[in-house]
Amino acid sequence: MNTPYPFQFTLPYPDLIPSHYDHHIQRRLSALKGQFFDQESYAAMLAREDTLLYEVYEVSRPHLPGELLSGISILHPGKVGREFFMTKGHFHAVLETAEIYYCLKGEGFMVMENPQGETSVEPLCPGRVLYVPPAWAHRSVCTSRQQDLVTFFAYPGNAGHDYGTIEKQGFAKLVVEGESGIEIIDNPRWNK
Ligand code: PAN
Ligand code: ZN
Repeated sequence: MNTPYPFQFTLPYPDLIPSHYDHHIQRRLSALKGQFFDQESYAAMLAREDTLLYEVYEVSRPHLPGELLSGISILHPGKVGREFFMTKGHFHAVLETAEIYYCLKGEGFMVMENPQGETSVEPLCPGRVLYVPPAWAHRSVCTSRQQDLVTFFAYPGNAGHDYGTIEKQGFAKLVVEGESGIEIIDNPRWNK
């Protein structure tokens, strides 16, 4: 991993799993305790099975400011009640660090907010590049009915992750299936 030399990897279709990676992280329903607004549906679903929500293939580098960590995030389709499957979401531990996402497959949104309480929900579809500015928490949401949402990401090696803030307060906006399609609504349980 600690090579001082340039290196390459490929993202082979159709699965887009990097030809080289250092970590494969799997996050299941139990890892998102308290995040889905319909807690009854969450508990019922979890009682049936601890469903796999998403996977991350990470190409690691030393955790230094001059380095870039990159990889692929694969978010599976599904819903808890009316709310689409989503990542835990986080601020970066070094708040002033940005991130680039490039969507390769599927449909969805990036839900974002900053410590000033500003929010932004940006659509993701193949070919779209999304810039997450420094200090914006980010969570991806898969709204495809059958397809995974697959994104490539890259962020500074020293960024780190602060999951605790979002675990406590949630995100201000939710992405749900409404009467007439996908809706972005205020989170009734948002407790900033
Ligand atoms: C991404 C995310 C990835 C999984 O690599 O870590 O999409 O989301 P959670 O980390 O919120 O579970 C990233 O934003 N890294 O900083
Ligand atoms: Zn991030």
